[in-house]
Amino acid sequence: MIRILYLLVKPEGMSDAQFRKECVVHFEMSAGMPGLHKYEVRLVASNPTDTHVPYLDVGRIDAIGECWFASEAEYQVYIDSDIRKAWFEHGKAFIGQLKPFVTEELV
Ligand code: 3ML
Repeated sequence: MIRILYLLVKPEGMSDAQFRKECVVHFEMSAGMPGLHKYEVRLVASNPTDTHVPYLDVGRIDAIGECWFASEAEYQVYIDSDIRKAWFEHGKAFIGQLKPFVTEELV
């Protein structure tokens, strides 16, 4: 399984309520997306700093998303899809900054 995790930051000036609404719309738009096995988006609810190892400050993150793909071939189907292109257009309207992490299965 290919998994890509994303840190999402709201655009300057967008309210929390609007961002939350757009995240819901974005999730709904992901239903039936060609090549996409699963999409999840979660709001960051709190930022504990009392970690048992040195704290890493990465600035404000408003939500975390994750995309799952069954294979490279399915990922390519997703990339080539016009529905995916429309999804990214919506993303441009409510994601101010995005930090992707392609993660690798360990065990
Ligand atoms: C890639 C993505 C990360 C996310 O949360 O949604 C998708 C699509 C997009 O960026 O619009």
